Amino acid sequence: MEVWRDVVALLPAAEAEFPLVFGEVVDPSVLIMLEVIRKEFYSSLKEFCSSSFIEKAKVIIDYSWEKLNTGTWRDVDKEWRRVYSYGCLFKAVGTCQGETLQDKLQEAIKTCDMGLLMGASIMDNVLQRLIAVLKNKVENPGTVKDSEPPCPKKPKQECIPRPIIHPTLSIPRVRCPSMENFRLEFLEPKVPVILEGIIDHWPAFREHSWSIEYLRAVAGCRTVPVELGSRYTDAEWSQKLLTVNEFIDRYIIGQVPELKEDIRIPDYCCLGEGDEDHITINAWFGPGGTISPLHQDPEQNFLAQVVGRKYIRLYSTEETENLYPHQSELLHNTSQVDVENPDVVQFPNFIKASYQECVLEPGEVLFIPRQHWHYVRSLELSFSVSFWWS
Ligand SMILES: O=C(O)CCC(=O)C(=O)O
Repeated sequence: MEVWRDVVALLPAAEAEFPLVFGEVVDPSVLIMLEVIRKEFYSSLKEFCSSSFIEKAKVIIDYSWEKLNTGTWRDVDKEWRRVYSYGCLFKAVGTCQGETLQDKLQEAIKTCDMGLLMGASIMDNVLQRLIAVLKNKVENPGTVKDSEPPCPKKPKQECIPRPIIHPTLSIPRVRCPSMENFRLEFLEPKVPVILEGIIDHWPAFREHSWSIEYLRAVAGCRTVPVELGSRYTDAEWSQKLLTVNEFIDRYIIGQVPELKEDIRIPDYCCLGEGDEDHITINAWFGPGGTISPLHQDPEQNFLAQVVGRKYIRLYSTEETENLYPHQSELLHNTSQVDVENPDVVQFPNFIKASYQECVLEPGEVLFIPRQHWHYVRSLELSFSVSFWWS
């Protein structure tokens, strides 16, 4: 009852205040169905038939899911992602009705996470707010309830020897440059640099240092996309949706605001054109030996190292021809070359490409200028946060 009351309190008090406005791309029948579900919710708040309500929400989820999975992701209309989020919202709300057993709470959180991952923000980020309410009701969020056994794969070598960085190739380090210095010496001339001392104040280093136990406690029950495989260019590489607990148990992190509270957007991002809302923050969490193949991204990047160390190589855009990007549209930003073990017969010009390298240590931030090619290998269990900004 208490859960239900808190869930209802998150939603507008009256049907007329509950927004359901979509662009023309959304079929009128879908809007009618959503309006029916909304009506059902407000007309029977007390005697609510959750099973029929959930079934209707599932129809919305299934229908919009088809739209999300047709064609390429960038062509999916955002309105369908909003419809999907509404489906998830209604399904999660319906799941919280009646006696809310722990299993139902977990299921509702998973439904919200799916809406956050695949949908688009609705109603002032209501899915995130709903998760915050539900998570407080989950008993022992850090304990694991996992039906699948641990991954039988041999654990990756945990402490890989530190690579030798040639002094002539090493990326320079600078301690807290002024905004103007950073702009003139690095940002404008597109010069990579490792920034020291700029994230020492993050709670992730002070109040609660990020560890497996901490992750379990704040995010154990959250569903996140996990990349399975050493590198995304391998044929056997795949992505799977798992809870953080499942991931930690079987194989050893974005949408977990508790972790976001432990980090800060670097001040230097204000030198960009977009505002804070346009900064994309990604968390990279994985075992030693995880590789991000050589690739380039369309935005400026601050890669902040929180836990563990990473070996990183950078190539400027002038070297693109020597890096043999994949021909396919999907992977044209990724090199075909295995950087640390190149096939010099197939890719003879690769060794001509000049590069810079470093071992990024916890507390350091690497500035990767827009479109600079980067290759990353974690040397041990590692947690980094990247800030993509323009
Ligand atoms: O840390 C990694 O493995 C990859 C980081 C990356 O590619 C990025 O921040 O763009």
